[in-house]
Order: sequence, then structure tokens, then C-alpha cells
Amino acid sequence: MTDKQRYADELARVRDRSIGLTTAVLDEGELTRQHSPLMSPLVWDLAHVGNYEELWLVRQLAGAEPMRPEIDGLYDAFEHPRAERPSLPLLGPTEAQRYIELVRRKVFDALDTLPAPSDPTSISLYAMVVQHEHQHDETMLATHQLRRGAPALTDPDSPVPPRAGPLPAEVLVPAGPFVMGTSTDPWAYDNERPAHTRDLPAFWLDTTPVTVGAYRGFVESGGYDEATFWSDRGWAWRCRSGKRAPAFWVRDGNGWFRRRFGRLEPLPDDEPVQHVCWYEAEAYARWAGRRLPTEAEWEKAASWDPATETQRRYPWGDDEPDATRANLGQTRLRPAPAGSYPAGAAPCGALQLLGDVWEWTASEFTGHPGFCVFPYREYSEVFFGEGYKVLRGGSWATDPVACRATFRNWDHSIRRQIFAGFRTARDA
Ligand code: AVJ
Ligand code: FE
Repeated sequence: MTDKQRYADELARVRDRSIGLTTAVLDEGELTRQHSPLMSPLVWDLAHVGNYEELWLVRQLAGAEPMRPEIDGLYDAFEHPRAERPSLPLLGPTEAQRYIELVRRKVFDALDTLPAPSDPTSISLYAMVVQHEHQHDETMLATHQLRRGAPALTDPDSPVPPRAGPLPAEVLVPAGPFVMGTSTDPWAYDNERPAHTRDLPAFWLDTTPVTVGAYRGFVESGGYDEATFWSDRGWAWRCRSGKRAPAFWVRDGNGWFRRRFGRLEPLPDDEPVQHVCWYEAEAYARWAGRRLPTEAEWEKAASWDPATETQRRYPWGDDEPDATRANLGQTRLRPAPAGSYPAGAAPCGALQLLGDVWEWTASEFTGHPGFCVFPYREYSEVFFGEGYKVLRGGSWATDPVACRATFRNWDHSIRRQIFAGFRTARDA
């Protein structure tokens, strides 16, 4: 298969996903309404992914004129913060879908004559556009999770390979240098580049992400009332917000439940906890006598094979993710039990580093040494040094093509709507 055919297939696949989260499942009112001030109306995301595709593939690569210059400003994420978007004269759902289909037709028409993506020293614009749409699909899933009313999504609930046997609570990642980032992966963003060597002391890392049951122990032992577990900023968030448990947890006389895509269900103690903010992860780690791993520690655990001294694209090696190795790609609408996917283990023995839940790290988002912007400052660089915390590993809602051991996500320390949990670490 040629590179172009691969990108064409991926463009078609992600579009099916976007439609399945919008016009296929919700009516016009639901698509244009703002379900949370944190999120865009879903119809904004839909037209925005098409506008982004027009910008990078139709105009930048194919050199065509703007199709609808009057709408460009509406879909520029930097011109209008999310809270403002519902009051903009956005395209309606039918018009938005027609527009993004027209963009797509122009891309496919031009594909034969467009330059082949051949230079892996920067991200392929095709790969960038495919991943961008998947990232917005994950954002749309967060909007669905915040939305009230009758459930709109059906959980495919695909089966999970169970754990192979008893697992140690933590695994050792030996001291030594490793290669962080990449200079050659055509799917890697500017912020994942360049490859560079880092040296780390040995550390212990949780074998799996922290579970709901373990986190409930923190909640029920009064962790949210005890300032000593929280940093100053974390405690300020805790007091200001009044939060006493992860988002979407509901206490009922008989116990704990959670709301998930419009349905109430008992809390699953064996699943990785999700919908905690960075401050909650930090406080839990302190309560447990541990700490969050740094971003470098996370990447070393997920990608470095000390036996061969080589870097892997995924924890298990370089083979593409599949249903035996990781819970990615929205094949279920929730994490899998901690300890699942033995075939996805990293060299250090840690499981579920990719998929299930994004994992908060201790680190702030900055550029790797030697960082170069490509192709635009607003993807990564404008967020460097602004206090964003790095998340790693993707979630059940992350598509396999939008995730690898070098992939970096980031968000504010207070955000809980993303599908994020964490694991803890300690010095060896
Ligand atoms: C990388 C997930 C933080 O959604 O804000 C989407 C990705 N950039 N459109 C975001 C992104 C431009 C970004 N994150
Ligand atoms: Fe975007």
C-alpha cells in the first residue's frame, strides 16, 4: 500500500467516526447546544475539523484558494474561546456536514497530484490532519460524557484479554540513559521531536494505573479533608471547587455509583480511575507515600528496552496496536480492568501504558531540547511554559493512529472532563 493510500483510508475511517459522534446520533438542537461551558457545541468541532483539513491539505498542500473565507474566523480556536462558540453564527449541522464533505472531495481529487509525504523529519500534513480529527473526536466524547439527557451512544463493549496471573504492585525501571522523542516518525508532532538522550536514576512505577477501588480508599479515608496530602495550589483548588470525589461519581445511601454517557452504574473497583484532575492525582500519590512519575520516566518505562538498548514505538514493540495489546480506539466506552492486556506489557513489566486512561505526569509541557516549530506555533509552542501538565499514553477514546510512546498531551491542572487517570512512582 502506498503512503497516500494509507492516509486516504485513514481519512475515510476517521470521518466515519466523527459522523458517528454527531449527525448520526444527535438531532440539530443537541448538536448546536453547548453542553458544558468547557466544551464547544459539537457542530463547531465538526466544521472545525473540515476547516483545518481545508487549511492544511486543500490550501497549503494543493495550493487552492479559500473555499469560504468568511467562515475561517469562526473555526479558528484562537479567535474564539470555547465559551463564546455557541453565540457565533456557526454553520448548522446539515451545512457543516456538506462543507466538510466538499473539503474531503477536494482532497481526494487532488491526492494524485499532491506531493507524496516523504520527509519523516517533520510530521506529514496528512498524518497531522488525520490525528487532528481523531483528537476532536475524543473531545466530542468528553462532550457526550458531560451532556445530560437520554443516552446517545451505545457501548460496543468489546471483550478484554484478562490478566495472565498475579501481578506485582510495582515494577523497577533500571537506571541509565534512554532515547526520548523521535526524529523519524512521520506521525510525530513537533513537540515529540527531536530524539535526544536522557539519563535517569532507577525508579519504581505502578504496574497498572491507579484503580477506582484504590482511589475510593483515598476518598473514604478522608483524603479530601486533609490538607497535608495536597500541595498549596491543590488545596486551594479543593477548597474553591468543593469537590470531594472524581467527576461523575455519585454517592447514594448504599454506596458509590458513576454516571457514564447518561447511565448510572455501580463504581467498578477494578478499573483505572478516570476524571480526576492533576491536583487529585498529586494528592492521592502523596497519601500513598509516593509521587507522580515525570514525563521522562513515563516514556522510558513505555518505550525503552534495556536488553537491546533500543527504543520501541509502543510498549510491546513496533507492531501496530490491536485488541490483544491495548484498549484504544473507542471499541468500548470505558477503561478495561487493571491488569488486562498482558500482551501489551512494556519491557519493565508495566501494563496498560497505552490506552485505557491518559496518565497525568509530574511534568510541565515544554519543548524537547532542539525543538523546532512545525508547521504552526499554535499546535504546541504557544502552550510551552504556561503551566500545562503533560499527560501520556492515550485513553480508550484515543485512536491507535493518534497515540504512541512518544505522544504528548497536555491540559490545565484543574481539568477533569478528559479521560485521565494516573499511576504513581517512587525513587529506587
Ligand atoms: C493536544 C489535545 C491538547 O485538543 O487542545 C486540537 C489538540 N490542537 N486542535 C487540544 C488540538 C488543535 C489539543 N490537545
Ligand atoms: Fe483543533
